[in-house]
Amino acid sequence: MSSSNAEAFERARRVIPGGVNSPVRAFKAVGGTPFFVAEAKGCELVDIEGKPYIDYVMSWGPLILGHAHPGVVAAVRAAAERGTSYGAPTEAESDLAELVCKLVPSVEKVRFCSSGTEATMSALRLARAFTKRAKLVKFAGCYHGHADAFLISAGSGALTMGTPDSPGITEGTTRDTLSLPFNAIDAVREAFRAHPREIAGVIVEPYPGNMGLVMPRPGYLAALRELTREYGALLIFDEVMTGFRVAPGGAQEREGLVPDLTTLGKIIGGGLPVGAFGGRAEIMDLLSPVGPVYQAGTLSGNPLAMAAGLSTLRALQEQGVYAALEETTARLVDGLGEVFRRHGIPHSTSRCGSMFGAFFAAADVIDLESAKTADTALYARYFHAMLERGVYFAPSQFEAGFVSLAHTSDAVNETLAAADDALAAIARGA
Ligand code: KE4
Repeated sequence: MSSSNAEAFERARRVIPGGVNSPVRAFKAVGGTPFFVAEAKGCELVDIEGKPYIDYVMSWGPLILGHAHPGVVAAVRAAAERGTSYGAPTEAESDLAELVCKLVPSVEKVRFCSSGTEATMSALRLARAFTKRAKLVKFAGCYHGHADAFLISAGSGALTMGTPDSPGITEGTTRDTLSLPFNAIDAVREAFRAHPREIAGVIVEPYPGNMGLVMPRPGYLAALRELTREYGALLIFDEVMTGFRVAPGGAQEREGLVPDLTTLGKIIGGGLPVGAFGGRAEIMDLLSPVGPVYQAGTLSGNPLAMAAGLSTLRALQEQGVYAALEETTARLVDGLGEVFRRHGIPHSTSRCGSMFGAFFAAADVIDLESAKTADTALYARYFHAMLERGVYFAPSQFEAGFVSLAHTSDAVNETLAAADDALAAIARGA
């Protein structure tokens, strides 16, 4: 093992592009050298130099119970001793599928895969097959994984083609994706008027967590439901981040809305690779082997991942769990807001369940454009000052934070004290 994070990063970059297997981990948005993790337990990560951090990234959402939760570890260990993969059906898949159908209002049937990207990619194919239409509407600042159709930024309006976020995406793909501003229902109405019978689906993170946390305006999601129903397009709630996070039944439970398809991930795998997509049986039964829509995966429904997901979702059924998560998150976020105010820093904070966001922006953040007014240079200094004080927030202003059942009141107090000290040091120019 390398003797320092710098040495480990140098070594990794020789054999892995950027030294990481997912770009955000490289700290490019905040600068500096990423730490390499040696182990984690509860709300704490320890890097290979032995430095501990209170973790508010929590693997970007899956670890709502905390790191190395004893029940999850025991379930995975027991599953592994019976074999790690079969490529054949197991009852654990039915156990988890039945639990998902019970918890998520819109899901009558669900198919498991191995990532959120696979889930959204498959849901889009299903929507196109069900409606026999090609176009997709998504929203700038929402992230749905890295399948081509979703890596398209906003065009100048609903009538013009978007632009790819990445090379390697064809014009044909770009033509079929309309990227609109979030929280602007008129833009969606205009898109449907311009393409009344061409839009297969509208995909939305109901509570976007990939531009920082940006909450929908009252009535916005209901209006999306109405418009999609009026024009015969499917409403796809991408709940990979909000599923089982903001409520047992996700954002759709809080909103009292029923999307046509829902994508899930992160918590459903309890830290192991699981994605899922589900919805009305009449749509889901279009999937092979019942229907003609092909979708597959060697490790889909993997027994270890099912064991971790089941153990996690069952633990979340305990009485009072969501209230406890909400209470810890409120103390943290309200406390941070108080610290920012005390230091005269323009900011806005938001929280829902145990996910939260904080922008160093004076404006109200309602979409990607207003999110981009945030002071990212200050955020980078704050990020590193907190890291030095043993607190790990997302290495980008445009990400959400996550609290777990393992975040103790001491950890929150330590975090608030560190934030106060960090901002005082920044004010002194340290
Ligand atoms: P994955 O393919 O990364 O499992 O899921 C993609 C995805 C889909 N939908 C939503 C709402 C998501 O938040 C994600 C993934 N979220 C990012 C966090 N910004 C994962 C972190 C990363 O890319 O390394």
